[in-house]
Amino acid sequence: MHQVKARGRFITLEGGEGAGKSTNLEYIQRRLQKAGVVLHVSREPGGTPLGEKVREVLLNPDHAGMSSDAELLLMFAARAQHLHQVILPDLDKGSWVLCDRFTDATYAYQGGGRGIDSKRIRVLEDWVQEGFQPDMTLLFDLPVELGMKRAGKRGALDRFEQEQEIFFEQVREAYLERARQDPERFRIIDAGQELAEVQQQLDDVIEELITSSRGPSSRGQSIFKGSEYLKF
Ligand code: Z5A
Repeated sequence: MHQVKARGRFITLEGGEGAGKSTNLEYIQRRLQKAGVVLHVSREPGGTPLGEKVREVLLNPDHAGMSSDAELLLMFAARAQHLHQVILPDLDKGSWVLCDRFTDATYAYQGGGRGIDSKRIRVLEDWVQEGFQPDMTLLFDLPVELGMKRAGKRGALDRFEQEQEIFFEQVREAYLERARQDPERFRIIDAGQELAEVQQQLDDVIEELITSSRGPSSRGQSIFKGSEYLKF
């Protein structure tokens, strides 16, 4: 009998500087795979060969004079490619997609940080995404000072990491505002705690995800055995 695969789930990770997204992304990935979820891990800006080239341009400190609008448009150019080449086809095949940052980052960084009116961002969001949204967004929240301290240990700073504390305060506030506006989609993780405690909070969210994917409204018939990584 031919079985039609249910659509996968799109889970995004968000947060400011040094919030621990990358560290915990691997943890979430391992836990979901252990539960048998077919998973594709990706990131923004990036996620496709074209998107990774755009990422290089966006993060390069040599482009210090980039205008806010140019930055915004490049984010959405990379996102359009990512959506159509990777995210939507993967979800249609039944794979879940776990993505390090998505459009909430645009509202936080280009909106909160750079001060672009959210109405202008929404025009591009509607154009590129046509209503498409993550199924769940994990917001790793922590005090800016602590995040900068953690991130500062990593070496050379990219164009965003060179911003001042006030910029990251605005980013944090914009993220929290997004979460307040859409409490059903967001789960706020207190990322200022020790790693083991952060992962305890994640365990609850992962459990929720797995349980809901088995429920009657399941879109999670995409259970299988492996994982795919994007390596560009
Ligand atoms: N950007 C944008 O402006 N607009 C957009 O629409 C999008 C993105 C999509 C690149 O993103 C930049 O793009 C980003 C916003 C902009 N710029 N900034 N800033 P990115 O996600 O690639 O870059 P990032 O924010 O710098 O994330 P990251 O490098 O992946 O860092 P992280 O995930 O937040 O943290 P981490 O690397 O996992 O952890 C940082 C350190 O802290 C590390 O040494 C860990 O071992 C340590 N750590 C982590 N958790 C803990 C705990 N709990 N305790 C102690 N130490 C910890």
